[in-house]
Amino acid sequence: MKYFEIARDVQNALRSNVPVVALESTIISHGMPYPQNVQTALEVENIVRQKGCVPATVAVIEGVLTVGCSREQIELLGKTGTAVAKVSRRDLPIVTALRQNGATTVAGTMYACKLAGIDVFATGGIGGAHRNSEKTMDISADLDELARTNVTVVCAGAKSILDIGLTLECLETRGVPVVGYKTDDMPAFYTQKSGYKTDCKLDSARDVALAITARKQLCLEGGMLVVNPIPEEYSLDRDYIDENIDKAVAEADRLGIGGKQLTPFLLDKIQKLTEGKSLAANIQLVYNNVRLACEIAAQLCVLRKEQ
Ligand code: PSU
Ligand code: MN
Repeated sequence: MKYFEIARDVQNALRSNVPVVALESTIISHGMPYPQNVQTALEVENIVRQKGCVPATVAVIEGVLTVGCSREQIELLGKTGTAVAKVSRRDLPIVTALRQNGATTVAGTMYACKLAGIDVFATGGIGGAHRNSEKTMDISADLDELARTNVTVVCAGAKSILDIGLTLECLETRGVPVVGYKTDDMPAFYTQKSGYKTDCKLDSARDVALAITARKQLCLEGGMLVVNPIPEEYSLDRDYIDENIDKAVAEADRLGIGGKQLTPFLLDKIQKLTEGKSLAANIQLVYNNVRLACEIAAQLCVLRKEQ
């Protein structure tokens, strides 16, 4: 029985030291509405190709953990939306065994990257420690995956649906470097700053690639989180977005929503409350992260040639 597959173009790129950038699929099925989700996912792949890299969107397709989904597969995930399984590490054996379709989270996608040998992965936001997680223990498996799987994840920081301070503490405990790209202020997804500090600031894709290489050579298990602020022109007003996030969190509390439904519920609620403003920002920050991920992946290929 086949449970894992790497698309031919991705295989060829990996073999010939052409940069590959992995992309997750929960953002398509659970993170954005149709049809913007499909349009964004396809545009992301275009951007990666324009940058001279090969995109590898990851998902479970009829039970096969697939690295490098086709256009049709991306459309299927986007149209099916939240009816498709949200697949984190723990869900992988079940969804593959039952030959189901599933959209991989950051954790699920990182694991697939490890199997495929992909170093860099771009997304919008990662999961983290939710507000009140000191009581509920609702801390995303993304953080533990970052602790154990050597893949670099480029994101726009953590949203304030999460407790950003606690999320950073969890990452520190787990030994995960949080690298601010040209910033030492942890970005808060829709805004460039959160007021919390990153561990360090690196100012070029080459420096990030050097840190990834050093981490590997020192046999430090686990990944790295590169946080890339949303471009100023697309960022939202902090009070405006915080107000709407608070409303969404209160609604989730009132309805008793928890577990794997919580993050998709909050994202959907915020998109509705902001009448698409948050979605527009979300799309732009993903493009921005994808461009940076391509530059880092390209620098890693250069370093590999130099060795
Ligand atoms: N944050 C976003 N958009 C997303 C997600 C998080 O802004 O689409 C998705 C990612 O796939 C992430 C997952 O890995 O939610 C985290 O879910 P949870 O909090 O249940 O671990
Ligand atoms: Mn959770």
